[in-house]
Amino acid sequence: MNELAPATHTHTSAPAESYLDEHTVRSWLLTTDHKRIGVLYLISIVFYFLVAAVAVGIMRIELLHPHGTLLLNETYNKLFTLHGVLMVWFFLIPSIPSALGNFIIPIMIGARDVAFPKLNLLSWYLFMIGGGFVLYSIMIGGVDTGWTFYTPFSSTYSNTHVLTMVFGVFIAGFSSILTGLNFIITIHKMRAPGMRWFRMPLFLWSLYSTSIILVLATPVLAITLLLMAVERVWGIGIFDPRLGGDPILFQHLFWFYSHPAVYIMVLPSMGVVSELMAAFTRKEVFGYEWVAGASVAIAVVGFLVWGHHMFVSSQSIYAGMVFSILSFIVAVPSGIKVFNWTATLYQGSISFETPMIYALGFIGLFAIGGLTGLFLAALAVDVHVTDTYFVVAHFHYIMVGGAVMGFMGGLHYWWPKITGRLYPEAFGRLAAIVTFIGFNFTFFPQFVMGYLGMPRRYHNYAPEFQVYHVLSTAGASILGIGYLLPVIYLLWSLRYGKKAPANPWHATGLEWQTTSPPPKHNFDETPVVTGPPYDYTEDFEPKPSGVLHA
Ligand code: HEM
Ligand SMILES: [Cu+2]
Repeated sequence: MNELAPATHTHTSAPAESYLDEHTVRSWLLTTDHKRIGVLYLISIVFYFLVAAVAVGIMRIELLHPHGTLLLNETYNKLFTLHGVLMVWFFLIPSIPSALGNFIIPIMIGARDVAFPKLNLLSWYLFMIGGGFVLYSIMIGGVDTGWTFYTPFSSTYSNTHVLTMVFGVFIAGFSSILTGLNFIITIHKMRAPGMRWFRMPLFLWSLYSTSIILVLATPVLAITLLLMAVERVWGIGIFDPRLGGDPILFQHLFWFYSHPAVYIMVLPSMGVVSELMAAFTRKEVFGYEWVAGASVAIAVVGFLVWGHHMFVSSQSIYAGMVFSILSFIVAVPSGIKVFNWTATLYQGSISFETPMIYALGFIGLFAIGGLTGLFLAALAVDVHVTDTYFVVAHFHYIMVGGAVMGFMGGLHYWWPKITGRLYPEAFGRLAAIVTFIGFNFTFFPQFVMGYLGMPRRYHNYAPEFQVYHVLSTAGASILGIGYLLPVIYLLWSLRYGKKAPANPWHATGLEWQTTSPPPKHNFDETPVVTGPPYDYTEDFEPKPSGVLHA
């Protein structure tokens, strides 16, 4: 290779310039390449994650002692608000769809880009502007309402910077909506010849379902936040009973968005897990059509259960009963998925690479999160544990144990494709296992203390809960190490990692048919799909041409 002529490619395996080849800042900030936009999102969400993690780290230190004096009451409230807002809207919701999805979807369907590349870039800018407002609201003093912004406290009584933060979330919402629209149209219109609906990899089904929720639910959040701002600015009574409004109306609107939103957070992870189950058992996902259909079913039925967040809000007992039953029904499609993944493992030739360890961790933790969701959906049990740490544990098992494990699995799986480098496998496995242990250490004690009556969002508490809080804080330190390790070795691999082959996992899927990292236009020739998505039957080697199955 001629070292003096860096612009010429001497190796024949790279058919075109890689999407990473241009290095100017301008080329990144004005890019319309879905892959670069995916990378921009990846960097941004990791940044927000780290800020949110520092906030919760300080909280966990405060909670080591029943009468902790590290923080003022108001500071504690501001920290959990910041933590929730950043984790939900600026990390979890965009994590898999906007970062990994942006990168993978077009390649997985054999397209050159998403349907609207400029709109895609606009989504990222809106996301960053929204995040800017949230961070600005912290710098000028913070917000103390909690991420749920319950009225009338948020609309009337809180004298913190509610409007600034809510405006940030409002703007980020538009980013979600545009991304959802872009994905729906991309998946409808731009699939490679031969990729029929039931030949789509399950990751695409899950992101398609997620996009439906993004488009249909997010506007409701935008309107809700707008109404709250109207009340706060002009004192028009919408939610505050003193002004003739109805505070429960806010809860209905908020949860009509936010329950579906929890599926925005977990459906993409389920999609990742389906990919990983196939690749690391060398088998077709058991009951492929059922898993695909379950994604859509979750997206649809998820809109009907919001009232389970309001069992103690004084809604009628009959409404409560209906929401309780519907919540049990929405658990069925999730159950189908867990069952089918497990069945996929049966007689598979399983290999425990890092992504697979994360995927197995997902299944275990998601199962605990989902089953405790059923406890909460049972009206009478919920009355006992509402607003306790039991709820905190439940949603962290789903959102951190489930969604984040899926994200980490997907990140490792596609890392060679995204960066062209392999990460160190031994460190990867270590981090996955440390994360799993740290996670359970952190959140399992919270089920117990919640059941015993420890309320959420309190920083002073009765001494009998201390032992659980100390366990939880110790676990959080282990979990922190579990998350920090990948940050270090993934960055390390960018420079020192081995060069990745096109298909390091010998997996099916069109994304593995192009080079790592992919050329600007993904494929030189449009690939043609002639078979089902997970065909590991004959031989495990990748096919040489851009054809999924010969
Ligand atoms: C699949 C992904 C799921 C996610 C991401 C999720 C997430 C959440 C979150 C964030 C909360 C707390 C809201 C707050 O701040 O007050 C919550 C509470 C709740 N979840 Fe889930 N959940 C999921 C599944 C389920 C399922 C399947 C059920 C029932 C079958 C369920 C039932 C409940 C109930 C009843 C509450 C309210 C408890 C209370 O406030 O007393 N969840 N969930
Ligand atoms: Cu819910």
